[in-house]
Amino acid sequence: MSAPTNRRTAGGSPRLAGDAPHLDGARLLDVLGEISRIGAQPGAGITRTGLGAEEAQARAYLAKRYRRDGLVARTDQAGNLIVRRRGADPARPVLLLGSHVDTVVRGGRLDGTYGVVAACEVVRTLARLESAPAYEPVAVAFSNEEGARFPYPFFGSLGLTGRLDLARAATTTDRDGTALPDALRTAGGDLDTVGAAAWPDGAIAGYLELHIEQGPVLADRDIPIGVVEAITGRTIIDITVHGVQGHAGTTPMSLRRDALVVAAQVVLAVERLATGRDLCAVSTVGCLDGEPNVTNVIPGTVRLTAEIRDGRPERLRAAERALVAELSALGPATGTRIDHDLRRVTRPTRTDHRLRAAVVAAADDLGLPHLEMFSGAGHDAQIVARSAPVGMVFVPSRDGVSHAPQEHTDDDLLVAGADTLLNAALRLVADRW
Ligand code: HGY
Ligand code: MN
Ligand code: MN
Repeated sequence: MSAPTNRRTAGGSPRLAGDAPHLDGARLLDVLGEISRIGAQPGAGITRTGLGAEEAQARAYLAKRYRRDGLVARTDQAGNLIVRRRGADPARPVLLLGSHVDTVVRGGRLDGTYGVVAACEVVRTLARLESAPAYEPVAVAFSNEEGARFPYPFFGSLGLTGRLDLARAATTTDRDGTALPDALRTAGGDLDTVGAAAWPDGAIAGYLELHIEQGPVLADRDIPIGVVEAITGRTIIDITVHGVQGHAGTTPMSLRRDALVVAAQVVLAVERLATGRDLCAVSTVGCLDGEPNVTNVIPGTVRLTAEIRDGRPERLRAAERALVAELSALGPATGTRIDHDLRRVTRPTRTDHRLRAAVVAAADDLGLPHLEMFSGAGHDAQIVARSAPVGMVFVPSRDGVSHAPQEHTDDDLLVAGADTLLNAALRLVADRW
């Protein structure tokens, strides 16, 4: 077990009480440890971006490991890994458990991957415990949830639920110009036949995702289990500022149309949406690229992304409108042209009360304190929610840190979360909703 770095309830580790079944915690931690090597860079966390070689390697590792345990593992045309029990009735509606194994650039080892490994362990455990459940437990590792390299986040869950925009997928590239369809093919999928990855209506009876919280709420309150009530909505606005490239020594300040100076004003305008103006919960410019990016040249073009999030759709819309209005005014005022492309990535999403109840009952059976809470991070569960009832379980994140190499949750809390997933799944596959 790792050093006790998460703060705790009095009396030490979360207690596991009663007769509730447990999964093999040592195995869970072992698989997590092994998969964490894939894409790891010394001192720089893990870079295992979606639809890349490392994500494929992580899938291959899991497939091999769980085939050894007698499970069936395959990658679909959208690059999702699906792990199920051998010989299960293919017509049985599925209780889908999972998350993603791709990471952001220099990310942590738990975001997504923890939920996938726990899901695989639950399916492995249920292969022994359940002979003929009402719902078939199946684990999934969705591809490219983050969209860190190919800016098409939730690619895998959109593929599995039949909601991919094929035209957009066909024209998506990474920053080096590699086309998404080519990367997908290398990763074992195929955009031409990606429709075959879509599950028919009714095939998913419910979806349950275990994840680290990625924020400070549970750690601050020493509570081991979060029961997610709702998940934030998110809009991304791709912005390009077209100025005029020129000589940094000879062009008088009064004659410049410096794209980076204007982009700086956009950055502050985005920040103000959530701070001074309180129009949305959070707003971020996470990506900014200038051209030609040379010391003695006035920048001619700058591309940046604005990302805004809120739990209420009307606030998200108000923040979108406010930013678009600012961009429309800023171009003429600065002699630049500002283009934008607005994408509503996810809408605010509520979880299903029956799946929440199953998680609460599971945590109670295990003697684990729990808290109903909001998720400020986005999750594949939001995409699946358009097709089936969804639930989410959180465990604490040390200091609330995620999307960073320092991301950490103590081993005993990781095992407690996976046990909660197991016990909730046991209730659900037995149709105790
Ligand atoms: O960005 C998010 O909220 C998620 O981690 N993909
Ligand atoms: Mn993430
Ligand atoms: Mn995640």
